[in-house]
Amino acid sequence: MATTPTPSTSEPVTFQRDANVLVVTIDNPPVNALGVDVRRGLVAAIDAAEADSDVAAVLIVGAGRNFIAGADIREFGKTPQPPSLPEVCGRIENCSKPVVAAIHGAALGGGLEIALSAHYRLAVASAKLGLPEVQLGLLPGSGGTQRAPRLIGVKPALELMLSGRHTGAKEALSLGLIDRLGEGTDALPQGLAYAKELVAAKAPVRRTRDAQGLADTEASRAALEAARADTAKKSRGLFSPMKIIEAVEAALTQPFDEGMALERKLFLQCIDSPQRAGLIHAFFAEREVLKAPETKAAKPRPLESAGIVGGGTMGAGIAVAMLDAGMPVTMIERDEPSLARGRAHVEKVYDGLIQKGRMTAEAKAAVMARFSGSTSYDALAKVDIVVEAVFEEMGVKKAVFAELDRVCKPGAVLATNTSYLDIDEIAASISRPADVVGLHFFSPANIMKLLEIVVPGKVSADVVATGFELAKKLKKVPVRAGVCDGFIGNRILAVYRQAADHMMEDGASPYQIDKAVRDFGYPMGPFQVSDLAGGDIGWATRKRKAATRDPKARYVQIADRICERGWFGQKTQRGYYLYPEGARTGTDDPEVLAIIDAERQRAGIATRNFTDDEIMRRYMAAMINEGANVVHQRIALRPLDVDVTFLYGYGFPRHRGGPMKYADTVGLANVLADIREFAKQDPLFWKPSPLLVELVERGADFASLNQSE
Ligand code: 3H9
Repeated sequence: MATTPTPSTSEPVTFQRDANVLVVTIDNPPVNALGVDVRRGLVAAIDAAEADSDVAAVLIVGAGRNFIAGADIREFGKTPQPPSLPEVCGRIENCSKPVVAAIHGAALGGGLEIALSAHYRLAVASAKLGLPEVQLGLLPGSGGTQRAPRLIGVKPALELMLSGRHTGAKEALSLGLIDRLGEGTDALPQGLAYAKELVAAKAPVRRTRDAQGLADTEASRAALEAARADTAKKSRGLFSPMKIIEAVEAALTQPFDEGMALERKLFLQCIDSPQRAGLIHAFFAEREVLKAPETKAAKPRPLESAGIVGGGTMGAGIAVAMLDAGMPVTMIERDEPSLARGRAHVEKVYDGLIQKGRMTAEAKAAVMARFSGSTSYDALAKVDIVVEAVFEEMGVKKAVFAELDRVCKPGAVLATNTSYLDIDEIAASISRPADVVGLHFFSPANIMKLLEIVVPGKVSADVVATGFELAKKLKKVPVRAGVCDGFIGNRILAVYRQAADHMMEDGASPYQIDKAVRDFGYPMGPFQVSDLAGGDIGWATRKRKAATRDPKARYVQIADRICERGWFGQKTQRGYYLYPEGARTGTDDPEVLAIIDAERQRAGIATRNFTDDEIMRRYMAAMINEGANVVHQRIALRPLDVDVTFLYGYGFPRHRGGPMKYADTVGLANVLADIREFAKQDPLFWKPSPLLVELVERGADFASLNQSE
């Protein structure tokens, strides 16, 4: 650059002159978040531009892969440090010399708000622009709710803010969010040329606060009301979406400065809400789970091709997930008819997409060209990874692994999709235990995001790292789990399901329990889930465990009575609910209530009423207590691993952050007090976890075990 460098006043923001353009570079790895030093640096840069008569325009760019990813999320909840981001944005907008933002990579949240405060905007193809604050329980709080509608109109602005989605550069141009598309990948030279062009043309300072996008007030009002009605329907219990609408309404009805003041007020309300804390916890937790010790210690093995053993629902779902990630997949089944069924399961998924108009027949053919099947294990000789998804029986699994041991190339990763069997035992049964790992997918495997990576004792670190790499390839969220019955998720599920069964026998109806759980924020209650998954699955597990069950432990037989009638849920048109003519939503069944009554009498239960609050306290206490056990026994590395498991595999409401985060929110001492109270009725079931007791004694919380938090 032919410049006279101006000394920078703040490290993460530097500025220097290129001819008469002051180039301001934000360099705050990893994502140029707008922490306090960046905010101060930006103000200093604008001050410098104003003070230097040789500066005719200002260009703002980001160093590294992004423009600016937004406010520094880690600062929320801490004492605010001046200048605030709205002040910084105001300072940029009020600059007396034209300010240009040249965008590449992320310009999200506060990052886009900085760009909106600039007077001209250019973006190159890599740009991702958006106002994703809603996903963190917030609203755009640096003028986004006031500037975006003025610039692009109420309807598109609301759509961006309520969905939180990212737009590409081309769409941003057509929306009017940017003025120009830059060529190539490098925003700096493009932005510089643009700034010089503007100076040469004596282009005026053009403030977004004065933009005329709200001219059609009637259409804007209609868009606002439509968004209000839609949001009331869709974002049940969420706090910030309605606040976004309120703030945008102010853009329509009030002068800019008053709109800004209301935005600030609403933003601070969002900051104070527990939903913000829960959603931001989820944001960091889902990044933290990627940092398992093995991913730091070892490099993944190659992952070009995959084998699947078993073409049932699970095997086919895993095959689809891998095909969707572009991998060639070889499926093994025991005979031709089973293989044909497996292939049909795979094709059914794509046919469904074709039916919905989301895939073409040609695209399906291209995907299926990567799929092959065989009844001979020899077809797996060259694959990099095999996932076994056969019947859940130790003998069957061992027989499969013996074959894999025989045919697979050295270094192939041998994975089992078992949900509860002892993977150490499977690994010990072959000559290469270091290659054996658990990859526990959730059904439907091509859709559900969670992947438990189950780490047996003898597995080598690079095999575990390969599991994480596979998750990345399949766009899944991996959680490291230790070996035990049920690993993290299903082990905890088994316990709170029992708590639900106990309450059902004690007097709450399954319909009341489901409703209480839905009102808490789950999409479905436990009895609806059972009907969806098929009651026969849980029944088989109960039978399997019958021999080893503690005879003193309480055992509720209601589910067995229902299964004995062949009522397995949706697939048999009745379970806990009735599903006449294949309905997807069930209706209450008086016959089920009669069965429950009969069981209560048989068991000699004096029934009682439960409030919804009592139901949730028991349900959550059971979940949290077993979650604490799972962390205590190192099955989960940290409480946050339990949280991510439940957010991505069990429908736990994201705005509550996960069960362990929720426990911190209500206070561990309160949870422990509840457990001790419940233990008076059933001390065997309600045994406080040693970790919970220890944390309460120390006055600590689960977050203190999440290291990086
Ligand atoms: C906001 O702006 C509010 C304003 O309206 C008003 C304020 C008054 N802060 O995702 P990655 C970290 S709200 C702090 O793995 P990628 C992240 O934790 C904000 N840290 O990379 C990770 O750390 P680590 C609105 C952040 O390339 C590292 O950066 N903005 C922030 O896959 C790499 O992240 C958003 O909601 C942040 N804002 O994806 C955007 N962002 O390495 C949030 C990231 O220690 N960010 N980190 O694990 C994203 O969507 C993605 O990070 C992004 C990059 C697409 C940018």
